[in-house]
Amino acid sequence: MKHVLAAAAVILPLTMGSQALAHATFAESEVVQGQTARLTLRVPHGCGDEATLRVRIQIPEGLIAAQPMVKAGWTLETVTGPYENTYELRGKTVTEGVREIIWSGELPSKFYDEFVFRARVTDRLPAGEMVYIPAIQECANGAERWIEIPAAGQDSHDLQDPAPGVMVVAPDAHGDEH
Ligand SMILES: [Cu+2]
Repeated sequence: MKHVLAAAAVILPLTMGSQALAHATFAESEVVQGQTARLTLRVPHGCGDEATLRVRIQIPEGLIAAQPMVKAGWTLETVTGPYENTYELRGKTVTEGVREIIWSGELPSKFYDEFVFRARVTDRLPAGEMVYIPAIQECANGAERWIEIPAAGQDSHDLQDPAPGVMVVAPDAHGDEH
């Protein structure tokens, strides 16, 4: 009996961790304020056994000048819309930009793929806090909507469909542009 409990104590966290990893998440864990971030959405499964036919990423306020990476075999669309705030980018005032990115194609559920975009991280996003970037997988007869944002103090692992997120960090001392 003791061995079973010991085994359970080991397996449980592993399955919980791998369960979280089995959702749509970003390969990157952090982005730097004032710099351009490259973000890689990892898609490890479809809607149940159904293939993913469309991947949508919704760009939250504070991430500007979002630019998707083209993907062989997939068509790419962007939806431009206004920002809630006005931003300065390379000496220009910016009031709107890409607010949604849509890749259309086919990813069988048993295969894995990545969807990449880059965006400028503005100071509107506080350092030391997560930024959540909702992502939706559309399939022939359903969807996986990774859009739930944890309340303050809530663990995203407790959510059914957690929005993928990354931590915002302050630029390092010498403020290099990467
Ligand atoms: Cu999953």
